[in-house]
Amino acid sequence: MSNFIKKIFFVSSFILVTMSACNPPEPIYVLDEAPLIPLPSSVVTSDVVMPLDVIRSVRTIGADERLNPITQNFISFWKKHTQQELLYAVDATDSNGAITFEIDKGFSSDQEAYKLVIASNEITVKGKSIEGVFRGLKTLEQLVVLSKLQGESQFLSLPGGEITDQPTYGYRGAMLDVARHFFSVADVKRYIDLLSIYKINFLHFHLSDDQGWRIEIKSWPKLTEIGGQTQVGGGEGGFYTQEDFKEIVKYAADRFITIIPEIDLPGHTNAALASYAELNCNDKATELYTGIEVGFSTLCVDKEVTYAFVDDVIREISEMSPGPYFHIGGDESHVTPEKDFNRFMDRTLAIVKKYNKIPMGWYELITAKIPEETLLQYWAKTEDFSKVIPKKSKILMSAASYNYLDMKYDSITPLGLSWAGYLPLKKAYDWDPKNLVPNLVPDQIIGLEAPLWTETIEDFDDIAVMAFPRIIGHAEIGWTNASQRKWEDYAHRLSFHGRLLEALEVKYHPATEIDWK
Ligand code: TNX
Repeated sequence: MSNFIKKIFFVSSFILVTMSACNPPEPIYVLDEAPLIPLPSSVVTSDVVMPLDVIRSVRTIGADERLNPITQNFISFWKKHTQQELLYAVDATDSNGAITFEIDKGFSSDQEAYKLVIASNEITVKGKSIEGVFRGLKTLEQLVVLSKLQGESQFLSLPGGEITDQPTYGYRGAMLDVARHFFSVADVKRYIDLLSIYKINFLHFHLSDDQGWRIEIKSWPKLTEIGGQTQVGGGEGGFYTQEDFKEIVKYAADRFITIIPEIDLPGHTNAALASYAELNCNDKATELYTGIEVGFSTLCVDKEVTYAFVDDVIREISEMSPGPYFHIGGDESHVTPEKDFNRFMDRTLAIVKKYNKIPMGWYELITAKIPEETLLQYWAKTEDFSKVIPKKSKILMSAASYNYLDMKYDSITPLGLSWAGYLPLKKAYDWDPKNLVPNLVPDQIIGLEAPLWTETIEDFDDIAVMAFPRIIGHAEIGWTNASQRKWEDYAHRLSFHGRLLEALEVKYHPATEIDWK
């Protein structure tokens, strides 16, 4: 059906509804023109309009223990945006006036696939799993918020139709460096909330570095008592207690985001070396470090105590991390000779296995004897692409010149670094993880991740202005099929998301590449 005919349908049905209701709803766009990000796989517009106030309840079909927190969060969302209190009618049989969350195991082979149907008097969100239902709810929430922010009227309505959707990549990640600067539990939760709007499903937590150790380890308490007490620039730093960490893991899980802990080894370890003299080859604790150099520290690979330390740290953190991966760093160990690095990694990889985690590391790990399931995170500059020797390992794309949120947007960006070049929005969006690095087999690539290193990032506003909107583009690369993605179309849809971010008081970068609405 042409857009023109669709619009006639749409407008005529709108007139019918308008005539029958005293408070006419005002539809803002037809469903297949909604500025959704990520762009769904398929959107079919129907000729109905659904006034939001027909919805009175949530009902669920299929059981899952995670339905409850998700439903409660959705009911709060609905209250906030429509002023209406939804009833949670678990076993109700009547779908009229309800939003139905339906788990249907036979629906799809993809955990995250969903179908969202908006009819004149009901909404259905169906998935193979609760995770799929959740991704569909995020699409529905964007429709509500985008309509509300653009509409003149206080009476909201949604355009009718069907969205069938599934992700391209199973790994769509963000990384936050809490070591160079520390960020509170509240800041991390706020970041998680924003990431979940755009269907990001992994948050990699860079928990230790030269400038700070940020996670309580009960068997090595000085790591945080000493190593957690400063940060870049000499500020007071901080750390997460194990209770804090568990709270973050749970908060993320309720939003279908898996936390991946990283302890960077054997380099980037000055905070640990300053906390425990015995981890140093010369038995002398180093000074705490608050600068931004890299590549000067290393654990002492010849000492047994080093492996007792690594074992305790990996064990305590793994026990609190339900996700499949444990990230052992491995980058920029410039003062660890390669044969020592490889020996250290052989033992460390065995420890990761002992605690039932899949090892993950920066791509420098490739020199060690890595098990086939190891996930290598590719971060180099474009000039270094040829240095990567493809093995069979799985690869996560975090190319500095495309993914690094700490790279400046342009020459006048106040925050950030520029060693991998400037990263404006179009460059961050307009590429394909499958053909960025020559010689990689496309099936090796499991997704992409946008790291935010925080040498220059001090508070939540700094995080926000560097991450948004670039990470929204990364989220779409991860979700939407490459053949459906076009920069001009994306830039148009993104232009509506400035208001969405403003409504959430997120300080985003108002790039001049976008004609913001
Ligand atoms: C390189 S990327 C690093 C980090 C820095 C970052 C700054 C990587 C694995 N290591 O230690 O923070 O550059 O952009």
